[in-house]
Amino acid sequence: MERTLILVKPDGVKRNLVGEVLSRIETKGYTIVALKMMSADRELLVRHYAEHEGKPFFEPLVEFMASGPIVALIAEGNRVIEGFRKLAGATDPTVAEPGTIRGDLARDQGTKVVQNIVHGSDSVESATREISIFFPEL
Ligand code: D4T
Repeated sequence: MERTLILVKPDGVKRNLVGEVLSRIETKGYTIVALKMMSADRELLVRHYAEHEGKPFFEPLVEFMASGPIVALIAEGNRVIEGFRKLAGATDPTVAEPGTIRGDLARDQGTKVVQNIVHGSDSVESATREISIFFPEL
């Protein structure tokens, strides 16, 4: 059964949207198999976002992700990686389709980094890598 790493980012936690996000994952039919609230430190975030190192939004991204608690979870189900990315919507919340998490719950805040409520792994390889970063105990 496929697994994906999902994060509710600091903006989602601050805005009390954890329940809303979990509800959308569960209502869609995916199973949450691990879940924790945590603070991500710089070292963990640099590993997680290694592919973006050197890009102009990298430092603001790491700073934003370390700015408050996040919720990390593993969801399971057939094609959950693709399915959650559809649920999340486009990276840019301004153009994310209504009906998606980002389209319904986020907008452009004029910040250096896009604040878009959630992260979801984009491939089986990324999911395996990201799950081991956020859930090394599993
Ligand atoms: P994440 O990784 O958070 O699920 O988002 P996406 O998969 O949708 O987008 P991403 O990895 O390309 O970007 C990671 C993170 O950086 C922010 N970002 C991204 C940004 O502020 N400006 C940009 O131009 C891009 C591409 C948003 C998400």
